[in-house]
Amino acid sequence: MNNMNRYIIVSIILIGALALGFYLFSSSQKEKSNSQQKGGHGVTTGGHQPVTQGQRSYEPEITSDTTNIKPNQPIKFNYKIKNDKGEILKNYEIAHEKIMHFIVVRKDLRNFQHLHPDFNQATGEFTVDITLPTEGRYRLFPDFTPAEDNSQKLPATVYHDIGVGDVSKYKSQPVTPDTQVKKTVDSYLVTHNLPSNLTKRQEVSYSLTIERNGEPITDLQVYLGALGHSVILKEETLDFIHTHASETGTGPKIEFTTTFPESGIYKIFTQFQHQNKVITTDYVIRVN
Ligand SMILES: [Cu+2]
Repeated sequence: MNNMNRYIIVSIILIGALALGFYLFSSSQKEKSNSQQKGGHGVTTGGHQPVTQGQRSYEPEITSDTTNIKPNQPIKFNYKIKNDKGEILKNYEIAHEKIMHFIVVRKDLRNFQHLHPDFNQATGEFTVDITLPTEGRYRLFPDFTPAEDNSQKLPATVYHDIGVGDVSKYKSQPVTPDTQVKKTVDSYLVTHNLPSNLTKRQEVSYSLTIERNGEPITDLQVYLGALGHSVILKEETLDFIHTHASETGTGPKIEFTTTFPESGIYKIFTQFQHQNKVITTDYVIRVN
């Protein structure tokens, strides 16, 4: 091969590599902007994406007006769940004593609420009273288990974003990992026991220990079929994990096992019940 030919071949390879590189770069950018749209960024009163579970995918159909929600003003939020055939889902499995769990959170992971909507079996419509305490962008997560086309009885979680008050004034607060494992919640002292080094895609066991006035609490109650419920949300993307205490008992320890799919910052909201009152604690972690 003479030098000229060699030069031409090298040039072709270089141009090819550059073109491929550019193509990969631009498609990754495209993907990014798509997923951002899907994530509902920059959307004031809307934004959701279908979620696939079992053989079907689902999305919420909002049937109440969400355009003018004021902070601290109770509203009725109505929705139905629609599948990818365009049908309204009317048959649900009972999961943890309810057919529908409904999680509300401001998008910077403040103001967590766990509610249970009313259901109209005839129309498939859910109704839930919500009060959003402060201005800002919120995400609402209907969490349910379809009773159709779902032989494995897998849960599905969809979401819908809404704006409350003047969202242009809303500044999201940073989500910072907790450094103190002990937190006082209502009159309880909750110790969050987690491994000091958390790695993505590895099973993690963590637990909470509940005390009051220096005494361990040993008469915790079962709340919705479990000693504890954790809803875990990832900062920014708001990826959703719902996990339950691995064993029943009466305290003072509540144990969980979960897996964090990606590295990043997560906030764990855990609920438990004592003396007929539901207590919510939270803990922010970094996963490597
Ligand atoms: Cu629930």
